[in-house]
Amino acid sequence: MTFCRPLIIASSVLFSVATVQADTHAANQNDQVREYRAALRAVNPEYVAGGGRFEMVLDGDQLHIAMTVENLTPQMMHMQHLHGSRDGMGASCPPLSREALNGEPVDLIDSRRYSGITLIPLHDDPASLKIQSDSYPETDKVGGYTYSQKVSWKALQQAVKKEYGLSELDLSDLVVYIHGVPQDTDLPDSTGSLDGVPAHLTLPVACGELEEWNPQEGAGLIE
Ligand SMILES: [Cu+2]
Repeated sequence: MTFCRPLIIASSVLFSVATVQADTHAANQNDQVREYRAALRAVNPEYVAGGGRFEMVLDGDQLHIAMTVENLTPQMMHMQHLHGSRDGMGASCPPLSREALNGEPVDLIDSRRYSGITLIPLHDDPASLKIQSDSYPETDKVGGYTYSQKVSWKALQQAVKKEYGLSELDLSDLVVYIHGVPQDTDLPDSTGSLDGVPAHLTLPVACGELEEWNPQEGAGLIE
């Protein structure tokens, strides 16, 4: 029996999303199923104006992560992660206004001010917490991809506790980031990155703040 049922939802802004929903077999234990969603918006729209939808469903030990993005750089691997505060405080996406940053792009170092640190990589083995990987998703010819991954919640919690000392991982405190602009992007020399990693690979292009979504309230980010 499959727990996750991918759906395609066409939204008013002309993009679709691979989403996940609790199967009917979970109906009698609905209070245990938690769902989190985020709308991904461009961080540095002067370079890449991508966006998308992100969703996680937590049912028992299974965490199903799904996302759909578009308008990123075509045919390029994109690092993507859940970022958050190490001390368990909330995190947010950078402000859209460039004024706060003196007109400079929001680089990885700036992002820490608002969103904490890189916590969980969204590739083929998130619970490994390995940030360096070649298994991040790659965009298609028109700059889109879908990502879907199932993770053991227990394994992820244990890994996060061991690696970051975070004993209470609250998914609604996290933000989703996608990174990467074309190699030939003319970035200011001051653009920060990780040691030894070119700035065009780590420049944030999309961000979304996770919110717990309550179907009973009928108001989700995905409408
Ligand atoms: Cu990241």
